[in-house]
Amino acid sequence: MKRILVTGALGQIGSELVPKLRSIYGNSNVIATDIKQEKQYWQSQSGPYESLDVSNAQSMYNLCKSFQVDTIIHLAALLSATAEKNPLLAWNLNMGGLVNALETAKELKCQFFTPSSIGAFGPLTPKEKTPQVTIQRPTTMYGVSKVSGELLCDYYYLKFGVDTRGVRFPGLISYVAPPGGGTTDYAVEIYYEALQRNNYSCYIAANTYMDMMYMPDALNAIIHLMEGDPAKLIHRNAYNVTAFSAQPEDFRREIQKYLPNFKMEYKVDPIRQAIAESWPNSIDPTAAEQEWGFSANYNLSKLTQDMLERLGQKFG
Ligand code: AKB
Repeated sequence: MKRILVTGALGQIGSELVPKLRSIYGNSNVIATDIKQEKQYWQSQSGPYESLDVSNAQSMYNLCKSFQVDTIIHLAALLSATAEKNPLLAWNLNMGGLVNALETAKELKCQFFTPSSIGAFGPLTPKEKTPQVTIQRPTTMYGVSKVSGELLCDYYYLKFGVDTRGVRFPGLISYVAPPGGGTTDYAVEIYYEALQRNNYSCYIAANTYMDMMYMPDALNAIIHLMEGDPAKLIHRNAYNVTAFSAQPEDFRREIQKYLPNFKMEYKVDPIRQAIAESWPNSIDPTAAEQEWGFSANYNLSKLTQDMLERLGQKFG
């Protein structure tokens, strides 16, 4: 049975990944950590929670050792738009946290997962069906930290034999915890606003395509990759994964099938628009499909139906 430590557990992915991992590996075998002091909330979720600042290498090591962890899932990071506002903080947190987590994994011989992103690509990358191995010259600090992270994970595997694995996530859409500070966040906000106000002001231009994925598919991707046969993992760090490519207008049309009076206007934010334009329109997940059986269950229409239903229940 695995003993897993998750950093950034209160974020968009962690909030759903921790309960899912606990349902598979047992409550006491999954230690949720985050910089926030929210022990009470997490204890009510019947599993261990510890506050952890990932920039503190010694605390991370001590926690992993005392819980006899054999797997680290490192999620703590700043997202693209926030990182652009404070690039030095983003570099220090994203890279400092990652290297501390990798060092701990090396010392304690842990399996290791951390997500990369479509943000690891840049304007020189082929825009359509972006291949697994291609030009990566991102122009954002988030992207710079993600490419560096991919390389660092490769290095720890090749040099020290750490079993590092990772995916390049597209925009992730979920109804449990909101994302914070990403470029693709519009694809989550739009559902909340549609249900609460019947109106959404979108900061990304109408015809800008980016890859997206529903959270259940993202969680399955992490679990399948971590359970995957190591002998088959050629591109072990940072597999392209995606469910569909969409523009804001596609979301509007899908939502209007359920809420015909829903209105959408555009107030483009130049910073986030520039980030979006530097990313691919669509990426090619063939390597993930072939090497560990990646597949996504939710397309835009299935996702929209589920999001509106779940959020509708939440808002009563
Ligand atoms: C962001 O928009 O920053 C993230 C991502 C695609 O990595 N959702």
